[in-house]
Amino acid sequence: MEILTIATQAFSDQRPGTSGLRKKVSVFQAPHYLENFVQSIYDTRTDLAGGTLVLGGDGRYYNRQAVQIIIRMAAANGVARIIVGQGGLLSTPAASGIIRKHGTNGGIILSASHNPGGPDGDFGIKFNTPNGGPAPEGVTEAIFARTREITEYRTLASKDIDLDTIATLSLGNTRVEVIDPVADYAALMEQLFDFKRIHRLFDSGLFRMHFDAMHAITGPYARRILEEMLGAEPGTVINGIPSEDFGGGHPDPNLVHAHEVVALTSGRNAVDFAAASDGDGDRNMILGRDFFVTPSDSLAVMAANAHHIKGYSGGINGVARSMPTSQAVDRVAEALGIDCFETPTGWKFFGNLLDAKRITLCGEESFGTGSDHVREKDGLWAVLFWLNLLAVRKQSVKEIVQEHWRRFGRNFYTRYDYEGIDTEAANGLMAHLQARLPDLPEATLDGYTVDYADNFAYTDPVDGSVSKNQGIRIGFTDGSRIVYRLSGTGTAGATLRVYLEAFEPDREKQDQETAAVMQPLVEIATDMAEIETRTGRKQPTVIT
Ligand code: VG1
Ligand code: CO
Repeated sequence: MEILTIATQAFSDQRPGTSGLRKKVSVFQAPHYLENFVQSIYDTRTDLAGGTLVLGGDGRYYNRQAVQIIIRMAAANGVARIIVGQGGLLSTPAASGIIRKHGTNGGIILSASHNPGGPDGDFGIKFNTPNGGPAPEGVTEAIFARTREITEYRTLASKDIDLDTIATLSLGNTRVEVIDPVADYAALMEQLFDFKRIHRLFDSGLFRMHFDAMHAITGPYARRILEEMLGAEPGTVINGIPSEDFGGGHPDPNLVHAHEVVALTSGRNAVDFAAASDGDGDRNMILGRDFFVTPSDSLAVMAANAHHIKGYSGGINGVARSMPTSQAVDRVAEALGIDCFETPTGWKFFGNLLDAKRITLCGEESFGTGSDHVREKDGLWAVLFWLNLLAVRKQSVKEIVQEHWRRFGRNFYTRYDYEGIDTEAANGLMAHLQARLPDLPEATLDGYTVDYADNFAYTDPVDGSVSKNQGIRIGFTDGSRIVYRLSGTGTAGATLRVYLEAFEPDREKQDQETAAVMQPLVEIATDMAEIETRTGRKQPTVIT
């Protein structure tokens, strides 16, 4: 088959952010845009020639076309074998698992995660290394450097291949295996969790749940695992058919965007347990009856209860959380006598710690939890962890979390997002905060005394690499914190995230409403950053 060499011009804006390169669909559709980035991957990851590539995406608009382009270019660049999910689909955690299980040279995942999809929505692409994890900064910077100098790319003169039938095909000298996207993942989950016990919980008829796939990738995974393998009632999974624009919605599993499933957890007919996942299946939201588990608490509860779960019964090596995530898990680590690491935002920073077996569980406040079973956060895994725990402890979600607070104290937590603000205003606000840092330690703000104030920098304990400028953090002497950072996943303007945390050791005060407890810190945080005058926003776009 004829290999075509196409002349191209470099784009200047292909630097990957927190999780890959994300842009509007129309940007990716522009001539050569996707191709340049993909060729830069093949050029920098030279072992892909003659090697194996895993490929799949979350099914959003442009997924199908992009998969075909990437396959043709892989063949033209000498990739020997491509493993692609049927229909071009793979959830992010499933892709990570497949990259690891089949000893491949890495994978390309197409997703803009929780960002809306459709012709006017977002698209994204990222490369994962052979450990299954998102490429670390050294790799993304090398790919970016290549995108700045690229002058041509290679592709094949060939038609689209059939992605909808499970089969092994050949394209030139490349073998293309179209696989069931769910099978390997489901088998992995069965190793980690006690499926029989969870099945009995559903069989008892005393327990009901709903899972909201938000019209995104986890639909097929959740139906197979929850309804077919574990015996949950048909209909347990709602919005389970993936659509290219996520049913017009915003596939972000939080109290705002996943309100449909939240509503099913209250009232007379309330279910005992509910959950949701995001566009690419790596996030999770956990709910009990009339009860929301913050992602930070979820991680802490998992760490404290891991010994109840088959796959972790031998104990956990250590834990890690991203810097803005609440310090709830730190207290558990202390009690267990294990290490707790604080990393910058983004799953790529957990990879080395997991590979070196320094940690077993890790998580982020942004509805992400995971373990050493893959190298991505994993939405359904978290749901199964909770289901297994509920089956073992025979308590409600609320009882489990409240008991946790009584034992370890409660870290109240909230996040304010100001989306789509002017980029210059956002940069000015961060510079203003940076300038205030030296004067803050020991200052008293509305009765709170500042313990430390800095711009978070991280030195990877495994390879010594340093990542600077990862967010402004201000810690108070009572354990509460305010953190500011700018998002690295948006595609329009800037998004300011303000993360707030307050520690409450007093059992009598642990059941208060979060909003009331956080109000004083909200006021300090918004005043200190001059949010209203600098961004023109009185209120955040989303509070989680
Ligand atoms: C956000 C979250 C971060 C998460 C990232 C990717 O990044 O805050 O915790 O790792 O999204 O998640 P940012 O830079 O916008 O704050 V996903 O589900 O998009 O793969
Ligand atoms: Co995601």
